[in-house]
This record gives sequence, C-alpha cells and structure tokens, in this order.
Amino acid sequence: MVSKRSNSSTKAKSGASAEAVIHDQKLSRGEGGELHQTADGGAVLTTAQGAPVADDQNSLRIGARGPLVMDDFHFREKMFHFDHERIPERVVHARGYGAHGYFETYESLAAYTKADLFQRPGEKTPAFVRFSTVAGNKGSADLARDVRGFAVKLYTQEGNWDLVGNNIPVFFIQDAIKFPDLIHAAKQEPDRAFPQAQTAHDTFWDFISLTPESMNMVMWTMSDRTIPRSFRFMEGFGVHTFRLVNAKGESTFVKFHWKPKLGLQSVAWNEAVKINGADPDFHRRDLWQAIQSGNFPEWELQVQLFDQDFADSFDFDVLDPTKIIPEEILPPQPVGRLVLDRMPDNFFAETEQVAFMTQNVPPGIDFSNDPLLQGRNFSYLDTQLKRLGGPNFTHLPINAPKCPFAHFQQDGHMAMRNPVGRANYQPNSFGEGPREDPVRGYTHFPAEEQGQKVRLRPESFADHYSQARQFFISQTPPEQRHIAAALTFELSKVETPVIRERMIAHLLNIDETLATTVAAKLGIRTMPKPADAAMPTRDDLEPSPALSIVKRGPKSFEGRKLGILVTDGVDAKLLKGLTGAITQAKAQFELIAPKVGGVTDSEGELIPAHHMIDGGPSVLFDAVALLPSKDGVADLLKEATARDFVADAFQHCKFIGYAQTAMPLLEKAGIVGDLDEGTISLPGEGGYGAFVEALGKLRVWAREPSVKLGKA
Ligand code: HDE
Repeated sequence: MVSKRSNSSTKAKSGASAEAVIHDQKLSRGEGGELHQTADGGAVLTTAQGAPVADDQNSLRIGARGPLVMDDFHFREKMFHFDHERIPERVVHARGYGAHGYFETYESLAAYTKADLFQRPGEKTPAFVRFSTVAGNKGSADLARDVRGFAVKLYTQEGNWDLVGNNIPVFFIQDAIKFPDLIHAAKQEPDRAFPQAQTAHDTFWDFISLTPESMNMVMWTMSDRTIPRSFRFMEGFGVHTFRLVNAKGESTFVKFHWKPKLGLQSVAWNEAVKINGADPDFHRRDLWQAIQSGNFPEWELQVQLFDQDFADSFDFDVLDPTKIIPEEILPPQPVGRLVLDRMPDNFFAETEQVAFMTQNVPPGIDFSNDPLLQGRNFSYLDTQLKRLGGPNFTHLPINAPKCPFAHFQQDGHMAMRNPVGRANYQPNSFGEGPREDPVRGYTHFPAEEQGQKVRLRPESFADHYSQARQFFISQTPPEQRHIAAALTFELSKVETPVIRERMIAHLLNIDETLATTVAAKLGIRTMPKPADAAMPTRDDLEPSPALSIVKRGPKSFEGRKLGILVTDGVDAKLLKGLTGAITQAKAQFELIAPKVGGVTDSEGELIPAHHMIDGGPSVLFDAVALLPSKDGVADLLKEATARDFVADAFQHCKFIGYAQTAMPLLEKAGIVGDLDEGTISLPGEGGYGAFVEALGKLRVWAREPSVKLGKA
C-alpha cells in the first residue's frame, strides 16, 4: 500500500495558511472553539459548509491507483469554486490597482454646495481610489502608453460620491454614442487579437483620423502624460463640467482637479518600453511600496468654479468634454486633500469588485448637460450588472455606503440584506420602513430645458484644433520633441499609408512644424493638404504653462528612488553618507549588486542588496549612483547589464552620481567625454546634500538632443 502524502507537507504549510483561514473566519463565522483548532492551536481547514477537512492533499479514490469517486464532496466543492473564480474583466480600464484612504475638507464650501462632506473644515471622509489603464487587458503591463483612470469613491454621510476621472482633463469624443466605436478601435484588433494595450495600430488611428474632435485629446495622449512615472505623480480630472448646488438651491458650475503633492513626473518612452519588460507591475509596486512604507501619496482637490455668465463668455462650450478651461483663465481653488494610507486586504474583494458609477452623487452635487457625462450615467450601472453578476453588488463591503441606508430593494442573486418586517413597500399602514425626506433628500437642480428632439452636434462644439494647438505650444521643447516622437512611433506602426497621411493633414491644422517633423520622420514625401476644418485654428490662445509636466515638476527628490550600484569593498563612508542624505530627503534608495546576497563594504560589514544587476536595470530608478570599489569595477566591466545600467541612465537624461572608482564604467558606457552637470562626482564639493538637491530636477533635459543624435 502506498503511504499517504499528507502529514509532513500539511504541517510545513500550516503556518502560512492558518492566517488566511483565521481571516476568513472573521469574515464569515463566529469564534472557533476547540472543535475548530488543530493539535498545535492553528485553525482547522473546513469546507465552505464548515465541515472539517481531514486530508487536503489526496482526492478520494478506490485503491491507491484506482479511479476517483463522486462521494468526494470536498474535492468537488473545492474544484467547483476554483472553476468560478474569475468574473468578466472591465470592458475598459480592466487593469487597475486600488487603495484606501480619506479625503479631508479644508474649509466649508457651504456657499456653493450643500454636499455634507464639504460643510465642516477638517472633516474626514473615507475614500477608495482605483487607478487603471484603459485599453489593455487585466494582465497587461503598467507602462503602456495609455490614459490612466483615476476613480475616486468617497463614502460620504449622504451616500457614496464617485468621481470617476482620468489623468487627462479632456476626452476623445463629444458624444457617448461614439464610445463603443472608440474602444473597439483602440483595443486589440478583433480578427488577430493584437496588439494589446497599445494604440499603435491601424484601427485606432483610422478611427482617430476620421474623428477630428479627438485632436485635442490626441495631443495629450501623445505627450508624456500617458507614460506617468507612477500613479503618485499624476494629476486627476473629473473632465466634465458638473454642478454644485447650495442649500438655497443656487447652482455653480465646477470642474474637479486632483493635484499630486509631489509634483508631476513621467518616464521617457524608451524607459517605458524597458520598464514593461523589467517590471510589468511597476506602478502597482510603486503604490504598494509607498503605502507600506508609510509614505502616503497625497493629492489636493482643486475646483474651478464658474457661473453661467462665465460659461457664456468663455471661448469654448463648457459642455464640450474635448475642451479645458485653462487654469490661467480660471484658477482652481484648493478645497481639500486626498490621502491614500491603506492597501486593500484582498485585491479581488476590493479592487476588482469595486463598482464606480458616475451617477453616484450626494445632495449638493449634480450633473451638467455634457452629452458624454449623460451617456456615462447610463453605462456604469449597466456594466456592473454584467461584471458583478446581479443587482446586489451594493451589498459588497467595498461598494456599500458607510452611512446608514434603508430602502425596499430585495431579493436577487446573493441578497445579503433584505428589508426586515412585514411591509416591504411604502406607503404602508404598519408604520414600517423608511420614508422620503423632501428636505434632506436629493433634489435635482431644476434646470430649464426646451428644444426639439434632434440628433445634432452643437455648433459650439465645432472647433477641434485650437485647443490642440494651445496644448502643443504650452509644452517645453523636450516635451514637444516627445510629442513628435510619440506620433512618429505610433504612426510608424500603422500599415495603411492613407491613415498616416490623414493624420498629417490634421497635424497641419495644429502646428505646421510638428506636422512636417512627423511627416519627415515617417518618410512621407508629398505633404497632404490640411484637413478640412469647420473653423480655422485660432492662434490667439495664450500658452498655458499649467499644461506642461516639466513646469509642474517636483520641488525636491522626495518620494523618488535612487538606485545605487555597489560591489564588494564599496566605500562604507560614502555609502552611509549618501543613503543618509537620501533618507533625510524623504526619498528611497535600493542597492544593486552583482549578487542579490549583497556585498561586504570596506569596513567588512555585509550589506544585503535589493537586486542583482540583471534584475535592477536603471530604468527602475529616478536617478543612479555608481559606487563600485576599485577591485569591484573590474567585474562590472565584464557585465553587459552593468554597462547598460549606466548608458541607459545617461540616455534617459538622469542624474548620475559616481565615485572616482566608477570612471572605467563610465568609459565603458561611452559617456566619459560627455560628462555634464547631471553627472556628479561623489561626495563632490557640495557634499551629499548638494547631490540630493540636484536630483530634485529629475532630468538633465539639455543632454537629450546630443544623446538622440548619437554623440554619446
Ligand atoms: Fe468610463 N467606463 N466611459 N470614462 N471609466 C468604465 O465602467 C464609459 C469615460 C473611467 O476603476 C466602465 O466599471 C462610457 C471618461 C474610469 O473601476 C464603463 C464613456 C472618463 C473607469 C465605462 C466613458 C472615464 C471607467 C467599464 C463615454 C474620465 C474605471 C467598467 C461616454 C472622465 C473605473 C466599469 C474603475 C470605466 C463607460 C468615458 C473614466 C463601460 C460609455 C470621459 C476611471 O461603464
């Protein structure tokens, strides 16, 4: 008889699994008595019905080598549940990552809104935020060139408010009816199922080139905004014009903006491509590490408030979601801050099952007639039914309000909270159940509407190029170069020449130099005519510095990460001095060594490394320091990845600190002749403090043209 493979392996794993089971007990069962404890005091494994399990290693069979039997209810239940673990991924924004936190109100906004969360200074409202990419599937890589979702659920005392925004303040289309077309075109092509998580293909650019209203958004998506360094360094926008309504019933229009406390930051495209290989979870890991280490990401909520007179006099229609109101024209006012301080206990239960819906608004916040917003108000409820399988998704803890709630909705799949009592309707004669509150209840702003029922696009939505141009001319030279490079890259992947040319025709209406640069790089020999436009592009719109990431960069290196390349014999004083200065600047560092086991420093101390060189390329860091010992550098010279570490950091315009012992490595990377203000000898004249201060600039943009020209 074959012996059972049970005891030893069960014991070995019991430590790890006991915690999960105990956690589960908290969720679903009461206190476990002795009956529920193993001999060593751990929790007993049970079926979902609560029956204790004796053997979870072997299925029930006839004889040691015989067939399995149907009696094995434990096997069947386990396998059945596993088979049903997946739910449909979101049709867009499938890949996402969430965190808990709170929103804190600065000052009362009672003059503008009766929304409870904005009444009292210092009031804290629990929040859950999910960041996402749009086009890729759930398992795609974090650094796809894509818009990022920035969806915020605020559990207010008067119901959940979902501000389901993006990291870009405009959108591709003006009418929700075009959304299925846009997304079909952007996602993988239906016959071949690629490319995934990228817009660099024919169908996307075909649709875009036939949809001039998308031109402003295209300028944004081809900018570095779509390759953010992490969620922590990007803005969020409600996009649409909403309304605030105060206790007197007066309405003020509002646009919502989230501003990251640590400033804006993006990566370079070449870096993004490499990050996707080195760490496809780069953004997830970043958020996880920041929160787990107590460096809680923070954004300020700012609002642009305006009235009907402003709307009437503004250059563009405030209901058009392809337009912004420049911050220089209408400065946003800070009204509170959002802090993320806790990761979910379980990704699926919270981040996957969270259901955001634009129509979730508390009293005091209302919609405008933006046709995109109105269409979204239908879509989000509908999509949750498909994704979460029934109408009771509000019973899930992540979706349930955190304020008292009472209604007569009942039954349906997985009903966990049916109304109690006899009367499940109202009015009723038994005095049972909740009743309406005409005073505190939600009242829609009584906007006056009239007109014919038509399918029409308003003329006030017809200028598709002026703000696209304004965005482009608001960028710094490196940012403009990146837009041209991104357009060239994306269009170079388009196989149908007429689509490329059609895009050039649009670019001619935005900026002629941009159009000719891209056309030249694509090898287009005859320039097309500018695209037909309903109205000429305005050249009187002032540049808006607020649109530049570089101008909205950080004030310091806080929250960023330095990668330090070390070898055995690393100068202990130098390493301690540098890491001390980094920590003092509230930044992080990681050590990269030939072996992950670590290195022995010049004082004989063993220092564990975070990465081996292969696993820690410089693209994972905001800046690097090269501290090999005199002997150690010889070994590094033999490693191609050590050379790449340095050459990439240089090419990506990063600051590089180096000990004199690293000179041979700089030479090997081919940059010795090009040392510039971003390559800094350590400890250097100004000491570590000066180096860390220089790091706050993040990039040496002046280096970029020469690197691109291949001089390095
Ligand atoms: Fe969405 N969008 N969307 N969207 N959207 C969804 O809802 C939709 C739009 C945004 O982390 C879906 O639960 C339509 C603009 C985010 O769970 C779906 C239109 C903006 C998320 C849907 C838009 C967004 C979604 C898919 C055109 C920025 C992820 C799964 C009118 C202001 C939320 C889901 C999360 C998700 C529909 C356009 C942001 C299908 C019809 C504009 C951040 O309901």
